[in-house]
This record gives sequence, structure tokens and C-alpha cells, in this order.
Amino acid sequence: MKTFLYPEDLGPFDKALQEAQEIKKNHYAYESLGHHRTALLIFFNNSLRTRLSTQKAAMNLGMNVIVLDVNQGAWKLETERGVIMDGDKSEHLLEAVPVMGCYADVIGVRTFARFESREDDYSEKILRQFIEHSGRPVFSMESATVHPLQAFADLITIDEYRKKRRPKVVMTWAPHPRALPQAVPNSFAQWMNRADVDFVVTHPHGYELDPQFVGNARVEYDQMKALEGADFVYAKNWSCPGVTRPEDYGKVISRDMSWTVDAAHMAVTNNAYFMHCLPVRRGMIVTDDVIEAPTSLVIPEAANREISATVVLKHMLESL
Ligand code: AN0
Ligand code: CP
Repeated sequence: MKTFLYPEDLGPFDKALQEAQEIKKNHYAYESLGHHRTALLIFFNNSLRTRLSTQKAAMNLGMNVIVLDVNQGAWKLETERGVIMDGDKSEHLLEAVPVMGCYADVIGVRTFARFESREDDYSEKILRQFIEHSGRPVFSMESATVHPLQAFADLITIDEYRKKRRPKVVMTWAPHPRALPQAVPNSFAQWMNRADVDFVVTHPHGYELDPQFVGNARVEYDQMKALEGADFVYAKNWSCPGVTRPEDYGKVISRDMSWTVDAAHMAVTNNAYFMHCLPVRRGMIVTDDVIEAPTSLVIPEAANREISATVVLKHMLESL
């Protein structure tokens, strides 16, 4: 595996899920695979789960790990070509990336959408520079449009908790005070479209996800109707993807608190499990009682981030 952004990079789901279960039984099953290999994890944005679980995954495989917070201690990076660098940025990404490649065998990058240009974000401009210029396998740790390590962990979690072969999985938008990326819902939709589930997306008008990710998934604008009979409720906020109105790209266009997932929402489901990638704002996305209920999977979901990252790094090490 030379890049990890999309479900097809991983190969068939049934095989990947088997590997996940094997690693779950013994996190150190492949502890010699990464001997004398170095994982470099580069963060342009904050993280708790990705930072810890990906380091742990690399250590499970016997790798050395270097973590770089670009905004804390590294030189400020210019990302545009052709600029006269007379401002506060001391170094260009086009030198920094190949330098980073010198010290690493695989590179993970967290680089959120900047919401300055939809075109730059949706072409994965920053991550592509790592892929092109680092000379190393590169995986997204949430980049501008995708969060595949999260979606893979979510797939593992749904596979573990499903009570029927083809569960109904509903991804619902929920309100949030700040503009958030579309990476998590994009990837979740893309992965669920490939999984053996009945997948429904619900959101207010204007929040339509990019067709390259949401594909032909069923979209139901009536949230309560969408949630009826759900086996899994996957809540997430995202900002306007700018599909119907490009000028609204990256904006908060609804603060409708009736979309907060509470007991009344869960009551119309099939005693559904509640899922969220975290971090989550209580009282905005979900009420305390729902996230604290025995049907809340937020912690097992986060635990599976170590498993998804171990499988992905294993695939990358096998391709070196
Ligand atoms: C980020 C997001 O919504 O993409 C990270 C989630 C994994 N969340 C925040 O910035 C709060
Ligand atoms: N779910 C997730 O990726 O969390 P972090 O932003 O804390 O890494």
C-alpha cells in the first residue's frame, strides 16, 4: 500500500476485517515487521485519538515513531509556489517534504481543510505534495477531504456490534458552533457505500455531501424519518460542502438545535447504538444521557483506532 486515502487502498473489506480481528486478539502479532523502520507522524492540526492510536499502532509493529507538530517548534511553512517569501514563513513545503522523507519509512499527515478554496481542499493539495515529493508511502490521518483511519475503525466497530447481517446505519448531521471539515462524513459515506449495510444520510438542505463520496447513498431530509428502525446512529457535524451553493463552502448555514441527538431521536430507532468519532460537544451534537447510555459505542470506536492504524501500517510495511 503506497497511499491510504480511500477504501480501495485497503483491498477487500472481509480480508481487512479478518486482519483487524487477528490484531485485536494479539496487538503484537506482527511486532517484528517494523523493526528498524520509522513512522513519521506530521500534525498541522490538533489531535488526541489519531496522535495516540497511530503511535501505539506503530509501536505494536515494532517501529520507531517520530511525531512532528508543525505549528509548535518547526519553521512556518509556505505551501504556494511562486510567492516571494518575505513574510512570516521561513521554509517551503517543497523543501520540507523531501527532507522529512529522508528520516522516515512511512509518513502520516494530518492536514485539515482550510476552507480558503474548495478546489485546493478537494484536490487534497497539501497531502498530494507529500505523496509526490516525500518518496515514501503516505497515509491520511485526516486530510482535507477524508479520514480513512476513522472510517475503517467505524467499519470494524459496526461489524463487531451488528445484530443482523445487513444493519441500517444512519449518518445524521448535528449542530456545532464552529465550521468543521467534511472529511469524517465523506469517508464514512464512502466506506459505508462499500459495506454490506443499509446506509441512509440525513442533514438539513444545503449540507449535501460531494457526490464523489456520498455516491448513490439514500438521502432523507426528514431526520426522524431517517432514524426510524436504525441499528446504528452515526452523528457528525460538518460545514457546508458547497455542492449546491459554492459560495457557502465551509460555512455554518444551520444551527438548528432540533437536530441534536437526544432520547426522543433514539426512541424511534431499533434500540440503536450511538456512534461518534470524537471529540464531541455534548448538548450540541448529542445529549449526556445518549452518549452515556450502554448503547453508546464512542469508546470502543476510539479503541478500534489502534486496530485500524495497525492494519494500515502493516499493509504499508509489507509494501516497502
Ligand atoms: C475535527 C473534524 O470534525 O473533522 C476532527 C474530528 C476527528 N473535529 C474538530 O475539529 C472539533
Ligand atoms: N477521531 C479523531 O480523529 O480524533 P482526534 O482528532 O482527537 O485525532
